[in-house]
Amino acid sequence: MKCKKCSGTAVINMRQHKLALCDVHYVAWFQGQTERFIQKYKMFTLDERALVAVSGGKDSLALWQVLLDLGYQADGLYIGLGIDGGVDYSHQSLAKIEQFMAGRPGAQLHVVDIESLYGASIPDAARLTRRGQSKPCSVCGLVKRHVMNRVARDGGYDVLATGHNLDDEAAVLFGNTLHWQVGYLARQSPVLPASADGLARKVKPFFRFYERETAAYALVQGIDYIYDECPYSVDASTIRHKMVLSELERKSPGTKLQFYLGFLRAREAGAFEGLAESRPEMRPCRTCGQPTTAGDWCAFCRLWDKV
Ligand code: Q46
Ligand code: ZN
Ligand code: ZN
Repeated sequence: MKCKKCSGTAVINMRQHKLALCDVHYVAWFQGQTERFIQKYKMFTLDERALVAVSGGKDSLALWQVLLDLGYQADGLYIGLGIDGGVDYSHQSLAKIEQFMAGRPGAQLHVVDIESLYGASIPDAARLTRRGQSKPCSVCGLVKRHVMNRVARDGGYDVLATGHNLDDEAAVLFGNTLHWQVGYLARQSPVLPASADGLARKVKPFFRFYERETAAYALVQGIDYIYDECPYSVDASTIRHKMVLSELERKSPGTKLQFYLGFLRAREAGAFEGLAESRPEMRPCRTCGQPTTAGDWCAFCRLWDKV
């Protein structure tokens, strides 16, 4: 395969775009596309400050790198969950981030270690409160949302960015469609505006990249990332949905992209309007001050009270 721009050896062939590129032109293409989507979907501007949730995986580190290279004000946030899973997952992921930062002097990282701050790791908190039984994901999601919002608010960030890619978004969309979860469909979007009551704007600048494209970018750029997924991430239904979509993609390149973009067009045309359940009024939590729909004491503070 030859690069379409310079006839050098291609490192990637994107069948859905009928485009093969060498390493140099791939990096330029990837950066240009990211910039284009940030602007097209009005995610944030150069004057705004972005907080990037970094896990040590390829997507989040690639996102941080691209944003810095494009000149955005992007700081990182790492949340230490205290997960071992037989692969020393949390320590290994932080080590990858530190290694990344060593090559990017000036990059700022916030580290929030859950166990030292609140007294228990995520798996322990899940066990102690019996929330989520064998899987700590519900506790983990609650804690991550709270910490991201708090750091964004306290640090004066305008926007929270995550590294979700097209494969992730298409699989979620597929699940929501299979079960006709119209409330979720109405809210699924690459940009969630800030709420008046203090929740930060959330954006997914990589939502149009296939997973293999973010992986190729990380590889070409020499980003060393953690290959292991979180040991609890083996969610059977998401994996099944990803497999089905990948099979369709193999037979018909571009299927995932069309599926997701078609949904966005329908959404923008108002197809899901009025279907999102109206959210109960938010009030500030009496302990931490973050907006909550759970009365005057938020789920996060109640969780740690039980632990
Ligand atoms: S929720 Fe569950 Fe993730 Fe937390 S415990 Fe791991 S898999 S990291 S996206
Ligand atoms: Zn080239
Ligand atoms: Zn609270």
